[in-house]
Amino acid sequence: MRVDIFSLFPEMFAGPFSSSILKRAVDQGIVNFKIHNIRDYTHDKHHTADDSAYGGGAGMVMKPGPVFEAVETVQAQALDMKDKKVSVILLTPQGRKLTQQMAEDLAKSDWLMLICGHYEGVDERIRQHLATDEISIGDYVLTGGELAAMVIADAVIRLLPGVLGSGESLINESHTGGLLEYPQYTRPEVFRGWAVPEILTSGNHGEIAKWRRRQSIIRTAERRPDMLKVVELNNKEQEIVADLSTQKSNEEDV
Ligand code: 6GU
Repeated sequence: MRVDIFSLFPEMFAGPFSSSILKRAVDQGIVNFKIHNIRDYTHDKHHTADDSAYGGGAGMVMKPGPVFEAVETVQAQALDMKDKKVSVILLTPQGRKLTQQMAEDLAKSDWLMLICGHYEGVDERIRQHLATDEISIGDYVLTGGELAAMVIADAVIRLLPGVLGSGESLINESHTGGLLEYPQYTRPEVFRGWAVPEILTSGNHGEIAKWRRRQSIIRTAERRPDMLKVVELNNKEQEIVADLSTQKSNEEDV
């Protein structure tokens, strides 16, 4: 996958892509990153990338010219990407909120272009005529789209075939399959007097799988009841959820 990131603060990207799993993905040639400084596509002496808003008001707006020129220059140079599936994503708090499903869909792209919004906003024509999608990473405001671009790149790249090693499985993790992950334990068996649930040391893999599924359901019901509305549970599993809510209302009655 090719990933091009357009930013006014390219130096912010030095960390995440030079360590751990993302670095390995780059080293193995699974992903090809390029970070572009939008300011390089300005033509005035002061390299102006923003301007005041038409209609007045406080705050600056990112100019359309440098952003269009940056994206179009990179597109024109990428001869090998001519008929590839490209997503041009504007990072903005007004975008669709990122989900695991969206990350899985983006992982099918051949080419991601991520445009980091800044200042009070970006000229509307960037949304209308350049971006194919707008994404937010949650209901809070960041100083710019850079951290959001890193979050999206991380969530997408770890899904690409070959990026995760055998010890870093995509199976059974939170949000895949619509439930949160079950509790995990490692050695020692007793830590400061707190023992690992007995079932996990029993060696009975069938019972362990059942316990984990049940714990996933309980945990999701307690922490993210909204997620349970969309996940498919069998009758027995629905009973677990029902029992939990009776328990809860009994406790509230006490
Ligand atoms: Cl994509 N940008 C900014 N500035 N703030 C955000 C965001 C993006 N997603 C959540 N908050």
